[in-house]
Amino acid sequence: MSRLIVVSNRVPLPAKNGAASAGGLAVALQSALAARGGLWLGWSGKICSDEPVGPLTTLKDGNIEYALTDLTDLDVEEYYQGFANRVLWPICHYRLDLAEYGRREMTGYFRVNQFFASRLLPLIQKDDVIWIHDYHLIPLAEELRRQGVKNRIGFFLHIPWPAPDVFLAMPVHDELLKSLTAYDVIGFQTRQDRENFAACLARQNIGERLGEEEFSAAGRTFIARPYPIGIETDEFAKLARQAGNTTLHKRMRQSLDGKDLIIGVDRLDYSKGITQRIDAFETFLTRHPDYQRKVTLLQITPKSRSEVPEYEAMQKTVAEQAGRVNGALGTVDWVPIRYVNRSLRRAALAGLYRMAKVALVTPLRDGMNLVAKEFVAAQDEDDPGVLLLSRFAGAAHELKEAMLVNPYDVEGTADVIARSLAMPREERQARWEGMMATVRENNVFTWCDTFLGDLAGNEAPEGVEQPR
Ligand code: GDG
Repeated sequence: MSRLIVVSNRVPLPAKNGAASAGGLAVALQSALAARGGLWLGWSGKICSDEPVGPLTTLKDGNIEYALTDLTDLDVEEYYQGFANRVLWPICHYRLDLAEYGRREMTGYFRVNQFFASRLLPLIQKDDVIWIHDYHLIPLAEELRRQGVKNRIGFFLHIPWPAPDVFLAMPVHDELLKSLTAYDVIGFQTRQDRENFAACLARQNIGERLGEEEFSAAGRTFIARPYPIGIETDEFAKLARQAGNTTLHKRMRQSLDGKDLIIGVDRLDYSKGITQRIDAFETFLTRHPDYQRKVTLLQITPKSRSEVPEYEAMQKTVAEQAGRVNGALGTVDWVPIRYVNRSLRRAALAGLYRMAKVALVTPLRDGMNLVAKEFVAAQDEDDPGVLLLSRFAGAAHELKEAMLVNPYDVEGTADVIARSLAMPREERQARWEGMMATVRENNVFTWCDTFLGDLAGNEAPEGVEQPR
C-alpha cells in the first residue's frame, strides 16, 4: 500500500488529556488516519513574526507522523482569518452579506498555498498518494503540479459547494475552479454539492463533463463524487454506553431532577443557526407553557475563530440571547437554557447525547454535520431520543428518518420540538433504527476507504488520454 500524505490547515495533535478538538475535520481524519497510518502536514497553530519561517516540527504518534509548519502573522491574517474564513467560509455557507473580499487577502491565500507546496515538496516520495482537505487549500494541487508533482492528488471539501449564483459572486471564482481541475479526485459531502460545482464549471465553460462523475479540463481528467463523511459509529456508541456511570453524568441526572433534556452541540459559528434555535426554543416554551419547568436545553458551544470579527460578535449575541430567555422565562429553581461556552471531553459529550430526549441540529447550512450522526450513534436502542435536523445540513440527505425542519421557520421548528418531545417510543425506535443503519454503513472508514480507493484507481475514461 502506498504511503498516504494528508494535508489540512490545522492538524489536531494527539490529545494529552482526552480533550479532543471541537471540529468535524479533525474528528473524522484522526479516526481515518489512525487506522491506516501516514504523514499529516499542516499549520502548527503557531504564529511567528520573523521571516523566513523556521523548519518543520515533526513528531510521531503510533503510525501517524506529523509535520507542522508555523505561519507568519501576515499569513494568518490574510490567508486564514482573511480569505479562508471571511470569504470562502461565508460564501460556501450562502452568506454573501458577510463576505469581506479584498485583493490583499486573496493574494495572501494563494501565497500561503504556494508556501504549503514548498513545505510539502521535499517530503513527497514517488508512490505517495496525497489527500488535501478543505477550503483553505484549494489551489495546493495546482502549485504541486507546477513544481512537477505527478503523484495522485485528491481533494475533499468538508463544507457545502454553493449554487453557481452564490459562488460566482466571488471575484476569483475562475482561478479557484481551474485550480481544482489539477486534482485526480474531488470529493464533496453530497450529490447536490457536486452538482453545484459541475454547474459552476459548465457556466464558466471550464472543461467538459464526460459522465456523471468524470470531467476533463486542460488535458487532464478527474472525477468529482459525493463521499458523505461519517463517524466511528461503534466506537462512539460504546463511549456513550460507558459514560452513564461517570460522576459528571450522575451529577447531570441529579441536577435535571426528572426534567427532559434537549441538547445542542455546535462550534460557535453563524452557520450553525444557534440564534434561530434559541428563538425556536423560546417560542416552544411560550406556546406550550405545560413544558415550562419540565425541560432544559443544554447548549454546548465551544468558542471558535474568535479572532474573526463576526465570531467575536456572535459570542456576545448568543450569550445575551440565552441570558434574556433565562431572565424572561426562568424561575428561582429552573433555568430553561444551560449555556456552556467551552469544549467538553468527547466521552462526556457522548453520555450527554444519550441522556437527551431530543437533539437540536439546526444549521442554516452545513457540509454534513457530525453532531447529528454522533447523537444517533449514542442512543439507547430501547429508548432512543429524537433527532431534529435542519434540511440544510448535508446529513439530511442521508438521515431521512430524522424530524426535518427549516431552521429559518422559527415557529415551525418550535412545533416540531413539541412533537418530538411527545413522540411515542415505537415511532422513536423506528426512526432511530433507520438512521442508525445509515450511520453504521456510511461510517468514517467507509468514507476514507471509498475516497482513497478512487484516488488509487481512477481509470481514465475510454478515449481520453490522461497526462501524468
Ligand atoms: C466541518 C463542516 C462537516 C463540538 N463541541 C465539542 C466537540 N465537538 C465536536 C463534535 C463533532 C465536531 O466537533 C463538529 O463537527 P461538525 O460536523 O458538526 O461541524 P464542523 O466543525 O463545522 O465541521 C461539517 C465536518 O467538517 C466534517 O466533514 O460535517 O459540515 O462544517 O465531532 O462532537 N467535541 C468535544 N467537545 C466539545 O465541546 N470533544
